[in-house]
Amino acid sequence: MTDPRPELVSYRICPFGQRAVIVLREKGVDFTITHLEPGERPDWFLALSPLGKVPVLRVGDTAIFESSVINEYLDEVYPPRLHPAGPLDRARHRAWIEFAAALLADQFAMMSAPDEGGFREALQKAAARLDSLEQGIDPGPYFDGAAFSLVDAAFAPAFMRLDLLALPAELDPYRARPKIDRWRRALAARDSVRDSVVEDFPERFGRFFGSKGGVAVRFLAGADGDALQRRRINP
Ligand SMILES: N[C@@H](CCC(=O)N[C@@H](CS)C(=O)NCC(=O)O)C(=O)O
Repeated sequence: MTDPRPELVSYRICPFGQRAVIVLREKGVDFTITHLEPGERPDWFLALSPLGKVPVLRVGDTAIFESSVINEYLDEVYPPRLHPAGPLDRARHRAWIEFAAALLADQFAMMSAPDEGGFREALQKAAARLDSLEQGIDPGPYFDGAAFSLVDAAFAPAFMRLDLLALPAELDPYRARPKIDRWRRALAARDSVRDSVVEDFPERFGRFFGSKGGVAVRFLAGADGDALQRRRINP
C-alpha cells in the first residue's frame, strides 16, 4: 500500500523547504503545501516540529522534520531514485548535502548583514566556501554527472538566491569558478527547480531581508527576474 498524500509545511522563502519541493517535483508526487509566515509557529505546528523549524512533511499521522531526512524518505518511497546505489557514494552525497547547509548559513548571514563591512565579510566567507566547492566537485552538468541527485536539490536553493543578486564583477561569486557556474546554470534551467518557488519569490525574499535591515537587498534591484523563470507552485 502506498503512503498517504504528503503535506509539506514550509515558508515561501525557506531554502530547506524548497529542497523538498524540488524532490517532490522531480518525482511528480501529488502533494499539498501549507505555508506559514517566517517566524509563525502555531501550536499545531509546534506539535509536529520539535525544533520549531520548517520544513515538516506530514504523511498521515506521522511528521518528519529535517530537509535531508525528508528528502531521503521521499527518495525511498517515490521513483526515480535520486540517491546513488553504493553506500560510499551515498555517504559522499550526504556529506555534500551537509556542506550545502553551511553555504546556506553563510548566505543568510550575508543577506542579513546590517552594514557594508558585515556584508563584505560574510561574502568573503561564502566565497571561501565556494572555493572549496569548486575544488571538490566535477559537475557534468549535475553534481554526479548526467543524473540529477539529492545533492542537486540541496544546492539549487542556494544558487537561486545568489542568482538574484546583481553583484559587481569583482564580487561575482561565479567569476573564476567555472564548474560551479556551469552547474548552477544547469540547475536554473531544470523545471523542478524553476517550479520550486512561488511566483513572487524574489519580492518576498527582498522584503524579508529588507525588514531585517540587510544591506544586501540593494543588489536585488537589478536582478534579472526572467533568468529565474519562476512559476507559481501552488496556484
Ligand atoms: N536543518 C534544518 C534547517 C531548517 C531551518 O533552519 N529552517 C528555518 C527556516 S528556512 C526555520 O524554520 N527557522 C526557525 C524560525 O524561522 O523560527 C533542515 O534542513 O530542515
